Amino acid sequence: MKTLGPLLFALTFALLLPACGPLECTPENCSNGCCTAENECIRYRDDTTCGPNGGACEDCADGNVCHLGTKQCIPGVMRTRVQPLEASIVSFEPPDDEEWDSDGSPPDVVVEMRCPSAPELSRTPESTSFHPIWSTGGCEVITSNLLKNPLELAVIDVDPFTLDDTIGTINYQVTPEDLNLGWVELSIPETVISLYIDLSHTYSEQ
Ligand SMILES: [Ca+2]
Ligand SMILES: [Ca+2]
Repeated sequence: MKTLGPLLFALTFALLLPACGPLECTPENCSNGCCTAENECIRYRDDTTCGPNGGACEDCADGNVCHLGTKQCIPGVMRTRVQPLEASIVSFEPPDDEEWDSDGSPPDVVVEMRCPSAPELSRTPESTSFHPIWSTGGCEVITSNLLKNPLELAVIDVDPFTLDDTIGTINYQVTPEDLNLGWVELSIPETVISLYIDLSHTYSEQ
């Protein structure tokens, strides 16, 4: 009788498992992710869940990072360049629907960013348009910092003779999904319809 308890427990467990256990994670049902030991399919890799499509996820060792291209742990440091590329600004300034500039010309748009652990504010050049574009003036930071603290962004209309108009501000916490996609699209209620930010990664030994 002594063994009946554990036996019953094992039997019950064996009967319950197929009913409530997780589905098995396989290369077939996880072709765009890696499988954890808990049979979870992880599509957006990070340093703690890194592995090839359809393969097993692994936790990268200290001093290693997950290369988001090859999806393998490699020794070294990962950095991400955060670069605003384009935006779409509403035609009139709320709440009174005034012109952004008194002569009716489009706003002269600059994006200022405080990036986690970056020593100074980054700032794009002016782009005079309701659909401004930029290719410089971003920041480059160690990627792990980007996942710990939010980006602080301000979209500004530069005005030469008066105080600049703040078009909008937003704090945004970058996610592993954003890093895997390589971009993020933000919006700021009432003024910035969209703000597209490129996230490109580099890997180096230190
Ligand atoms: Ca203005
Ligand atoms: Ca202006």
